[in-house]
Amino acid sequence: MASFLPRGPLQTIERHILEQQKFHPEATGTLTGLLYDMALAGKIIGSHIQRAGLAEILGTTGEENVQGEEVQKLDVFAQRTIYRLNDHTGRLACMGSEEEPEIIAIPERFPQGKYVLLFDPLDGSSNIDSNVSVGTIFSIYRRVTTAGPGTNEDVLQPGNRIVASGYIIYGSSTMLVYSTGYGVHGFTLDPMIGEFLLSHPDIRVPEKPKYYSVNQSNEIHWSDGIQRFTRYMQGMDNGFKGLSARYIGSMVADFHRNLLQGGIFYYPADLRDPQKPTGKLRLLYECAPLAFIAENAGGYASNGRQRILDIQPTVLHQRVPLYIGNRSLVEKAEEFIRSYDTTTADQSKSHYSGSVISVVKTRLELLVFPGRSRVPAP
Ligand code: FDP
Repeated sequence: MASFLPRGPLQTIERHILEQQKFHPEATGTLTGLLYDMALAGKIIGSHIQRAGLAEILGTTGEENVQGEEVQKLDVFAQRTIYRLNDHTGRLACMGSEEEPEIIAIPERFPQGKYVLLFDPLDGSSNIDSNVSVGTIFSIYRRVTTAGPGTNEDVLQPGNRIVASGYIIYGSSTMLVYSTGYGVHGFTLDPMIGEFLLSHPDIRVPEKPKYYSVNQSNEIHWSDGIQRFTRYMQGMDNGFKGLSARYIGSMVADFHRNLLQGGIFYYPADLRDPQKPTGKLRLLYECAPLAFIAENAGGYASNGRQRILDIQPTVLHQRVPLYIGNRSLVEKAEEFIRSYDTTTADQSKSHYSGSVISVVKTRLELLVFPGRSRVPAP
């Protein structure tokens, strides 16, 4: 296998992180070390994923995680890798993982540090057995308590206090994308030399969006505003020709594609289960870290009514609806929700039956008046 080493100056992730440190005059190098260890976690997890078929490590453990989902063997491996790289360094006060019900304490025998690390060790893991791209998402906050072991207060911080966030995507190549608030930078792992090399400096969401990404099979469970916004995305509205649909069902992969190509990814509130009316995705482990990346690349993320980064979390595994990507599209979604959803995005049961009627009505209109504009813009 040939190394893809590009012409011109080479920049390793280590050098890049060190150079970013100059934007933070107060920096001690602790954050730099933490970020570098996340890159190392990405290499270890990525190499394990590549050998997954051979090593008989695909499939489930037979257990359920805190979300009631089946735990995949690779989820467990990724979780342990990140924990073991970070439990003893003296950089962290505690950690939080999508796979763990409570915050993860730093063992007493190790020093307690000033940062908090939150992560989703392997997002999109229901796709692992089909060889679809999956990813690791992480975010780093400063602790708010002053000493001793980290507490829930340290973890339950709004995304606008994120110090750094990023993701590693295990796809046709392994890439790490991160931001410390000074641009968004992407690195591709050269498997021949085992280094992440800068391949996508200063990523900006393209002004002209290409794709909308949503699991449209859930449409009858959405509120009127979201259904109408989706028809707008499909071009069933005067003045906007619509976008092409792309949905992998693996959030990191869907987000990454839209970050590079332009578009919107959304996972609205779903009224199928009245007990879980707030959407599927987790604020702390998925939405806030990617919102930080999106905004630093010129995009925007919202729950349909509020900026994701301004939401004050109340519980560790809080779920929120998510609209993320080009600012103009996310703001358009907010506009539809404001105009057509009179209560909150997570509506009452009575609205739910209204949603089904609305879908059927639109489908009938399509049959009777093909070609007619059906969605009045808000
Ligand atoms: P998964 O359940 O496979 O871990 O966060 C969960 C997530 O994947 C996201 O990565 C993905 O975007 C979404 O769920 C897919 O959900 P649907 O199957 O409901 O579309």
